[in-house]
Amino acid sequence: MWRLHQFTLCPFSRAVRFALAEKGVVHELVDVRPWERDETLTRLNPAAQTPVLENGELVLADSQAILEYFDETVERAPLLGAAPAERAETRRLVAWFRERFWGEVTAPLLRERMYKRLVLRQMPDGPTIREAARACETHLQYLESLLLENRWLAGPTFGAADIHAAAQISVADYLAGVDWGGHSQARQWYQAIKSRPSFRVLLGERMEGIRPPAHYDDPDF
Ligand SMILES: N[C@@H](CCC(=O)N[C@@H](CS)C(=O)NCC(=O)O)C(=O)O
Repeated sequence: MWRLHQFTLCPFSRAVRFALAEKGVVHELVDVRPWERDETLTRLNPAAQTPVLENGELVLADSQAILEYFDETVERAPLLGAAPAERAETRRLVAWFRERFWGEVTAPLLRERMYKRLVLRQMPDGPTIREAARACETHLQYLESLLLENRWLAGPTFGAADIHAAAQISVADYLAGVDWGGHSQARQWYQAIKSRPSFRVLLGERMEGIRPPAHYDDPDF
């Protein structure tokens, strides 16, 4: 049985869980907090980061490496696109959300609204949160422009770009960092994501001590 080492508000873990559910891969969850320098996590992944997926001797780390492993080994629900050009566009957008959205939006929000609250017992820094909200606004505008061209982010079919984007955005949304006003295309895309059973499971979970805004798990927000 696959065991996924993860935590509820880790966007990379969410991306893996979303992909595993789309592919129908049965797994169990092991909750870890990487900031506690958990010994098992460090042994499994020298980067000491979630997510890590293990099954006996086989250990997989890094969300996109895990996702691609299952795209190569499980035929159901292909996630990278059919043609080389679509796969290239998928990988470009996967990197965009894992690096840029994470660095500019999700990571600062997690630090200010989760880590400071649960671990450091400090107040969040207002200017940092406002900067993350501004960056999120720019990313939503970019999403809108992509969705004018295509039904899904990287082309006509749902795939890895949608998975990573939704994983990052859902954590930012949980932490009240997303203003959906004026973004009807992005909102429609996210409504379609929210209605997928594979994603609804994630929206049902809560991080102890932090409550999301009321619209967070509402499919018709
Ligand atoms: N590139 C990695 C990034 C994973 C990552 O940054 N995970 C965060 C939690 S969301 C973490 O474990 N941070 C602890 C650390 O970097 O020390 C992936 O895609 O899986």
